Amino acid sequence: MRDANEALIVIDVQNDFCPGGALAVTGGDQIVAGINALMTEFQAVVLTQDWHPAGHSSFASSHAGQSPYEVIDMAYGPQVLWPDHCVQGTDGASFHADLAVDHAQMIIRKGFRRDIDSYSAFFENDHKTPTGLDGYLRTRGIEKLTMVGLATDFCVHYSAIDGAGLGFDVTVEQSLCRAIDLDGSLAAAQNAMTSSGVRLDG
Ligand code: VGL
Ligand code: ZN
Repeated sequence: MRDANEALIVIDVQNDFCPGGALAVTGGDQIVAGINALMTEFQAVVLTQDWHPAGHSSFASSHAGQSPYEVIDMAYGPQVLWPDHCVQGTDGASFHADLAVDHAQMIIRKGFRRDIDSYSAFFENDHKTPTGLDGYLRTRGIEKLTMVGLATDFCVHYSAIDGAGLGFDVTVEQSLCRAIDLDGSLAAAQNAMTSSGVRLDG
């Protein structure tokens, strides 16, 4: 069993990020069994859930003339436009059916404001608006985080960097992550995580 100051953060293991989903990540479903096994080692387990209202501003369909995977400038900076995904209350937003959700004590939802996306489990994409996860972890005495889930180069990447920036000791277990990999985004994310002091395992 891991020490009481360690938490496992399971990022966005949701149907829409698995094969057959709206924003399917190749092999997204292959990590579920390994994540379930790893959960049993941790006393503190947090799940994140991408949770967008219909018509969210990160959806290409919300911008006339734009297509998925194009990048636009939003008030808070550049934003990749995505296919509609993880719409609140839909099956696509639900956790993968085999994920052992009962092991988690906390589910943090993100991306629920129409006008701003949130890749990171800690801050929305303005890098300022907190989700509340920092306070939750600190008040539980957590200092070390292991992150797994989807997608390595977006939500895992930004969560890991923000966690390190907030002073947590962060390890990303890459064998239990899968990437979208748009135009080299996986390699860029790995470099950014390493430079921010995140440990890459697996
Ligand atoms: C994610 C793109 C859009 C992720 C979420 O979980 O990595 N990526 N929304
Ligand atoms: Zn999203």
